[in-house]
Amino acid sequence: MTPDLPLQAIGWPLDPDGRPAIAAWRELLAAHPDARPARVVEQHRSGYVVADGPDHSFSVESPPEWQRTPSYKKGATPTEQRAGVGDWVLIAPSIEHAAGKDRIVALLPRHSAIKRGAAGEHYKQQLIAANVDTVFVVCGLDADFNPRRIERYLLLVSGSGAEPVVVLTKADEAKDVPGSLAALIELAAQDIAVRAVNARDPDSVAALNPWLKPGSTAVLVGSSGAGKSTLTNTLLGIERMKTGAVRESDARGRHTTTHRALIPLPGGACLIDTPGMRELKPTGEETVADSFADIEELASQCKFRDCQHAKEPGCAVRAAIEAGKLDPQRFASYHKLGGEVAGAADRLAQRQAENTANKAPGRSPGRAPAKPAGPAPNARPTGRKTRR
Ligand SMILES: Nc1nc2c(ncn2[C@@H]2O[C@H](COP(=O)(O)OP(=O)(O)O)[C@@H](O)[C@H]2O)c(=O)[nH]1
Ligand SMILES: [Mg+2]
Ligand SMILES: [Zn+2]
Repeated sequence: MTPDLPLQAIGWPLDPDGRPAIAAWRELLAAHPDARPARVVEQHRSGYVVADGPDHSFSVESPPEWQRTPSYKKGATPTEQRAGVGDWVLIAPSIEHAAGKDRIVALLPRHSAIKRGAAGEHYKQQLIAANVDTVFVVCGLDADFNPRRIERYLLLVSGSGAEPVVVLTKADEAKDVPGSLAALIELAAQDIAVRAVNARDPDSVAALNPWLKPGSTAVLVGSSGAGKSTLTNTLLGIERMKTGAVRESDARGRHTTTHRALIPLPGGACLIDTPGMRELKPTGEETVADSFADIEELASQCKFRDCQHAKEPGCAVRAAIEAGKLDPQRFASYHKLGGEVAGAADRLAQRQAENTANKAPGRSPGRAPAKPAGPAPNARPTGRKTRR
């Protein structure tokens, strides 16, 4: 396959020989000789908008299996296995639409996926963005500033295959930038970059350039009003995304961004803007140990291997809290998030067990086997993506 410049400009990864860099993609392309690749730039109820270059996007039909069926129904494709913004898909002319509308015929395996647990009775995941290299966790240096929420975002990013970067906006109006940076000192110790910027100022936003190299993809996540769309506009150099003035009373922005969108930047990177998310539930696939490496390291020094860090003698975690070396709120967050991840992991294992039972021949549907099949949902991630 010859290098395809428009596709490359929206993140299509090529190896030095000019072939798609991911082997599974080459296989799928070979299996669908009539189809061509495109990237999902918008997702709507009725279908998708995809692009095959920075200046060419168009709507396509989703496969019938993805349409309408509630994802929890037996045999339905779970939502996180349907394409989302950032995904690469193969498209081919739809047979029903002689008029020329293309249809998605395959979803190419993701090299990274940012997901969260969705609210509701049935276990569900929601894809935030796929095939991203960097996740900008955006937080305003105003009343929005909340280290615990940043920890929660970082937990969701852990094991996704993408690199997290904390972007603190409104540095131009903040009274105590060094104080806020000090509250995030554990992150710096874990090699997570933290940058304070004025999202309206291109010179200040240039601090993010190391993560916006040509061909790379970044997603902006964070509360409504944090400055995600302002960052997008500044990086674009035009007012493409609507931004909202913050309500004085609670420092919350109005919900001006209504859907996720992938936008090619002039510098050659792709940026995904997202609406603010109210609830950030773990999926159960996160690794708390990765997000709280500092606490895990302390715990390894406790006298008892199964120390609960409550009242045990020789507890290194409590000693660090008492010595002022560990923020007790960070420790509380570790506990709380650990419980949430374990709970979600149980629900995920149950769903996997039910699916296995439904698929196994000769088994009555709904009867779950004693042990869930597949890898342990809370297992450490295998094969982190190598950086470009
Ligand atoms: N002074 C200042 N205002 C900002 C900054 N970032 C965002 N804002 C303002 O905060 C409000 C919400 O920003 P917006 O980009 O819509 O937030 P979003 O909901 O995360 O997309 C807008 O009025 C922006 O102009 C910043 O770094 N400095
Ligand atoms: Mg917005
Ligand atoms: Zn302990």
